[in-house]
Amino acid sequence: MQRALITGITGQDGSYLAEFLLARGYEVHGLKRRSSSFNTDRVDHLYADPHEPSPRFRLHYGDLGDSSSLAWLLAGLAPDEIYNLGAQSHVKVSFDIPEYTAEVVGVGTVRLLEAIRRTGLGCRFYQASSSEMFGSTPPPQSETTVFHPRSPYACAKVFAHQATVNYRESYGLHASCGILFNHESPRRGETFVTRKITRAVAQIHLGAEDKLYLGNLEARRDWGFAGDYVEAMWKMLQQEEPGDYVIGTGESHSVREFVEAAFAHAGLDWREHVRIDPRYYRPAEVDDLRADASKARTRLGWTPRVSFGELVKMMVDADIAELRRKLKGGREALGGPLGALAADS
Ligand code: NAP
Ligand code: G4F
Repeated sequence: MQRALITGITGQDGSYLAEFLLARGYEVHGLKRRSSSFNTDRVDHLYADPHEPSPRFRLHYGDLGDSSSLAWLLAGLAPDEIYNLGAQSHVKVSFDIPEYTAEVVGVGTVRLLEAIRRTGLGCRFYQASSSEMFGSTPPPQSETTVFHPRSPYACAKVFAHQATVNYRESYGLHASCGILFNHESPRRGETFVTRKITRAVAQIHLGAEDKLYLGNLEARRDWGFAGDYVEAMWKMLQQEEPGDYVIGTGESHSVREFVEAAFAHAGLDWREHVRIDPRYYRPAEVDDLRADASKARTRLGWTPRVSFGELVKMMVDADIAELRRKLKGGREALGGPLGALAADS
């Protein structure tokens, strides 16, 4: 049985990847950081009683900021594959906490690579690189496009990406980087723009809210479905030779287009509800991301399945269904003044 370790297993991608690997017969281990409240919502349905003789899903406390916990975990588990998805992944927040972002995203990756090297594990390694690394370089962006990062998050991702390439070249590690463009789902964090929009649409549609405040509506992103993208991560590690791959749909849409589509799907006119609040602007913006994923198509045989329109509808429908459930259970279940809409991101 193949054994995988996933950092960031409690996040959006970690949860889809864990499901994907379990369905392929893997034993899946995840790094979970300590939190004062439960942070395992996205993987609770995968929970296996640790008292069972050989549970195929296990979580372990650890942190990308803590080298010894990483080394100890690697030595004890000896995984065949490691997927490094853990990160402070919010671009806007990285301007507020740049040092911490660099510590977890950048140095955290080196901690993991160094633990692999020093324990002498012959495992395969996946690094979650990001299209944010291209920053202001115009589209389409491919594996050979120059990086021009525009945020502390993107700078840290460039460092982690180059460190992964360097460990591959220096020590012969089977280490691959997936340069993933934005990918979303009903499990997307509530303060990323797509989910912020679809949650607001649900609240407005059900009469629980009237306004949505956003920043730059003109930024363009190549949005795909997270469930499709975790398959590409796995495919990279099944290749005989490691390498770097751009993963995206090849189509870009503006935030405004996402807003229009989401409101229209719920029968609403977005102009009546959306307002601009400059506090959501970023000190430096990434204007236009669109993937040239031809290498992944040719070498991995990977193509996305869910279209932009289907993604928008999937997310709006899921948020309406979730809010309906919560409203049925009482407004207090919403957790204060409509949760993430009040958040600063
Ligand atoms: P996410 O939902 O924000 O999940 C991030 C995960 O990292 C969570 O499990 C989080 O734990 C964990 N984490 C945060 N700080 C940590 C630390 N100090 N030590 C260990 N774990 C820590 O992100 P995602 O959307 O799934 O993205 C997965 C990865 O792909 C990230 O590295 C992200 O930067 C990268 N990426 C994402 C996209 C995208 O569009 N989604 C595109 C390109 C690259 P908690 O649950 O406790 O917070
Ligand atoms: O949804 P976002 O916050 O995602 P962003 O910055 O593109 O980063 C995401 O994708 C990256 C891959 O390219 C990942 F590496 C990263 O971890 C993360 O998953 O913002 C998308 C766009 C931006 O241009 C932003 O300025 O939406 C614009 N936007 C407009 N109003 C807003 C808002 N973004 C947020 N979060 N909140 C707003 O109110």
